[in-house]
Amino acid sequence: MSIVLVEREPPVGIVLLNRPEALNALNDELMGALVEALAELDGDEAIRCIVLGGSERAFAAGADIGQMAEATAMEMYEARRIDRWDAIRKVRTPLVAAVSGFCLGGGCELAMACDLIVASETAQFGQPETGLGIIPGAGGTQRLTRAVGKAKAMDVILSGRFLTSDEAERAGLVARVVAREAWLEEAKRVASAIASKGPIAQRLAKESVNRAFESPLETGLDYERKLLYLAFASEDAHEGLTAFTEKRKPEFEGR
Ligand code: DAK
Repeated sequence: MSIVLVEREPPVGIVLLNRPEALNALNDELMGALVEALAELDGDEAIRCIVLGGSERAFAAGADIGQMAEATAMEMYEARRIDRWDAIRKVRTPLVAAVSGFCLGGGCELAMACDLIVASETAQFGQPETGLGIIPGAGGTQRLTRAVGKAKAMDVILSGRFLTSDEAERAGLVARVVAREAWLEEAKRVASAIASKGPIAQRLAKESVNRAFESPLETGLDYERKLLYLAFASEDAHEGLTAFTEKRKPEFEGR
């Protein structure tokens, strides 16, 4: 059985982590296969939104602790593991994390690297790394703090406590909480809605929202305006605007 399951239901692509015996702990093999699957779907014109999920019991319980326990700092550095996380960050197609069960450490960082999180009422979010004597290493201290603010981020990271999906939603980490059995179907439904809009506009919008975390307001507004002009230059913009005036559904070609 493959360590990553890929399903194509154009315009939606689905990638499921499949290492259930270790609660989808992110070892090198799993991360490699994940990055490869995402790159392939990202390059596929027929795919306009990607759902990334795990299983009902666990989205992912973190980086593989056994693998880390054996590695030296220099081996970790040489292995360029962070490159894989950068590759995920650079996926241009909107990414919806479908989270059920444990979403911890690197698993929580992976969900946060997606564009939005749809979570089952069973989901538990945490960054328990300090309990292992390390700290989050794939964006946990940065993305969690930006998502939920300093007070909650400090609480989660320093105390190691898990957030329920309701608390995570209230805090701004999770976009939608759904019933236990609906975690994947709801995420696919959200992805279909995303995939029905102009694909170039979606990618530019994603880029622009992400820019909000990295720049002062003035710079961000300027960036947004430039991306809007770029969107205007697309055939999709012409189609979308004309379709509205002609009272018909737009047919976006991604051009
Ligand atoms: N790694 C390896 N195996 C894991 C694992 C993990 N993170 N989490 C669970 N497993 C394995 C367990 O060892 C167990 O295997 P067997 O004993 O059956 O062989 C199996 O999954 C089922 O787990 P449990 O028996 O423990 O199940 P429970 O329901 O009792 O408990 C749990 C579930 C999620 C509360 C517990 O398994 C747990 O505490 N897991 C560890 C959670 C954790 O501390 N996660 C943070 C890991 S540190 C980096 C980027 C990122 C990172 C590091 C570097 N670079 C870019 C360099 C990230 C670091 C982390 O995520």
